[in-house]
Amino acid sequence: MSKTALITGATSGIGKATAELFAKEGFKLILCGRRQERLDELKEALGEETEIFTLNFDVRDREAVFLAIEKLPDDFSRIDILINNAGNAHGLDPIDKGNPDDWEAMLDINVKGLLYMSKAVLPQMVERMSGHIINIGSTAGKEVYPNGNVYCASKHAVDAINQGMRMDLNAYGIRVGAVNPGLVETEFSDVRFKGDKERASNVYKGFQPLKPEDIADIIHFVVTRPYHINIADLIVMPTAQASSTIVKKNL
Ligand code: NDP
Ligand code: 8X3
Repeated sequence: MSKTALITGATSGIGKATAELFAKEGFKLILCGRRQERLDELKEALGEETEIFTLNFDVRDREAVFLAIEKLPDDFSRIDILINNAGNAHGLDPIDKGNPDDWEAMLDINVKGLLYMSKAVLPQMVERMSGHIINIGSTAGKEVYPNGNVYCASKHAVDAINQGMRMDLNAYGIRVGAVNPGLVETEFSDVRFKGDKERASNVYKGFQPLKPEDIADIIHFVVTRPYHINIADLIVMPTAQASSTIVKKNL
């Protein structure tokens, strides 16, 4: 029986690349995001390879999250793998100049959204005593960088939640692990810089960043290990990157 994976943030970047790879590999997919036209395109594009169900909700909306999971059709109601990927950065400002709306968005999406999703999906995993949760953290969750303050705090929270979940769910045999990427060229910087495309593309100039497909490949590796193996915490950077602040240009 093919496994069912639920991917949040499937409409772009890492989540989309993961959906594409997982479809090719025959996973049944529940794909989530807020942009309906992109969900429709994904369903159309991947529907020939596997069974797809799409869900449109904002991970910040607690009721919508629980309702979406509760109302899944029977065919999709068993979730074997939850990929908590939806997330973003808003702004890159020193703390005294930061916008509290940006802070709230990052904490609500990256931290509270991930918690709501997990809480909504966990009861069935606990009951079955099996399941796999992959939390997409970041190198920003391991190391703070200048002006990254609240984004880094949100990803440090993901790191802590990943460790805590693993401890609390150990008794149920549920695998919990994080994949923590460095610089990946997606819509991430477009969102961070609020549509300033030039500023966004400058982030990835002069070196070879990771592609979303590179992370998808790693997530696929993580979920296809035999069940006694849990990749608990994985950091992946472009070769050009040594830390959040050290990136070798022209590599
Ligand atoms: P993208 O901006 O390309 O994708 C973000 C995805 O999250 C989109 O599908 C978006 O869909 C979804 N999303 C955003 N906000 C919400 C929301 N409120 N409710 C529901 N869905 C939402 O970025 P990435 O692919 O780069 O980011 C994916 C994850 O990877 C994030 O958690 C990010 O922090 C993390 N990451 C990214 C790195 C990078 O360098 N790119 C490095 C390390 C970690 P929609 O707008 O349709 O809702
Ligand atoms: C995304 C990577 O370095 O832009 O989490 O914060 S970084």
